[in-house]
Amino acid sequence: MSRGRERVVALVDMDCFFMQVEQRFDPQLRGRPCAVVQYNKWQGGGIIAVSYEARSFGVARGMWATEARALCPELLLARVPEARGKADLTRYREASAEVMEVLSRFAAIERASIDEAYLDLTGSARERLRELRGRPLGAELLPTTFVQGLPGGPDPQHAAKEELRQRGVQEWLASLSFDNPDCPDLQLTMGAVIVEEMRVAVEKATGFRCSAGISHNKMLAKLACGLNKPNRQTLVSSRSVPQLFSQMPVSNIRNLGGKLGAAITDILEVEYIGQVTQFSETELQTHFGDKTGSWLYDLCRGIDDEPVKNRHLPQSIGCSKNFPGRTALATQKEVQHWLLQLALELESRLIKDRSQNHRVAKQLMVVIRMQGDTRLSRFCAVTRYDAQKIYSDAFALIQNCNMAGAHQAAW
Ligand code: DCP
Ligand code: CA
Ligand code: CA
Repeated sequence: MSRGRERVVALVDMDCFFMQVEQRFDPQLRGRPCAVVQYNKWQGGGIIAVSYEARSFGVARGMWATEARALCPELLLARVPEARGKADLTRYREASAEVMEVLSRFAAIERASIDEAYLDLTGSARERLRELRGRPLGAELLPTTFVQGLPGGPDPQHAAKEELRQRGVQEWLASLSFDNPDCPDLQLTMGAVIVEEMRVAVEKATGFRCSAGISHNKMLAKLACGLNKPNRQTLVSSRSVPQLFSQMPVSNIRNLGGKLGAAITDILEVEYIGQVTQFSETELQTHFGDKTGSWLYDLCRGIDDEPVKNRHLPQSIGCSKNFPGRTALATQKEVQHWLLQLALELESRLIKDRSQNHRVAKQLMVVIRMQGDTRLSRFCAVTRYDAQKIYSDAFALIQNCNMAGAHQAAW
């Protein structure tokens, strides 16, 4: 088997997640253009999740509610609950845990964020293929699967998306030889069948819909997942990679959305990830260092060896609040007030986590963002789950960051 095609990896990502949570809470929002906003004092609140019905009007995350209403007058809004003067995400975290619970029935999961998880389905796919004993798989087992790159040939002008999807699946299945259970493409196909079942189970148990990507590694699975959202899944085979990568912006690739991606496009003067294949491994190492260079050499060929970890829980418990523009905190009293509010939230979530997950936090990290977007972080040990103690430790850590001087009333 050629390198990089040994595994079957899936990424499941919930569609407009916070929005679906609100739609389950208030069924009147279902099937309507709607959005979730945080706070409402300024411009009706900032939008953090958008239903697909509203997206077709151009409504997007990051807009103010007033801007969105201008694009879509019938837009309905749901508000993030608040506690202690800040957004309270408990409702979404609990919904996330419901989803992760269902996914865990199928394989070990790596929780990647509040609404997505990776699964290594290699073992399950192999087992199911053994049970199949060479019988072919039918298209009815892949009712929401797109096969990336198929159907081949020029796009017919008036074909509906669903019709193209079906033709793609048919072409794909016709190309497989079912007598070789070690065939990577066959294993991916069985992975896709399992993911179809998983997504049905998630919707049945939680009412939430999701999309998924099925491929040989985490990078390709993540990319695949976004190709046919919402409520659909996409299989990316290794043979579809060159075509897919030839027009895929570098920044769309997992881990290349930030500074590294920008450095790649600048230094190599490329736009698409596929263009990086023109460079030798040594050239890439010269520009980006030995480790990153080699990693990139593989990555632009669709190869990524990062294992799917077995991690069900978030690694850290964090809470934060932004004070943009003129709301920036200006006195020591204000800083103390909000630190205490954050500490209170932390205390309650830590206590809940300890009893639910039988673990204790070791380290407290305090991050502050100052004017000009400068960030600064400090650490200390967590000794007790006590808001007053967390608050005073946190304040001690950042006290000397006060531009007005550590003992000034001003901040
Ligand atoms: N979220 C947020 N602020 C951000 C990004 C995300 O509050 N800057 C929250 C709201 C989202 C949820 O996290 O509903 C999941 O984020 P996604 O990026 O996966 O986006 P959605 O699930 O909303 O939409 P999509 O269907 O495109 O995945
Ligand atoms: Ca999502
Ligand atoms: Ca996500």
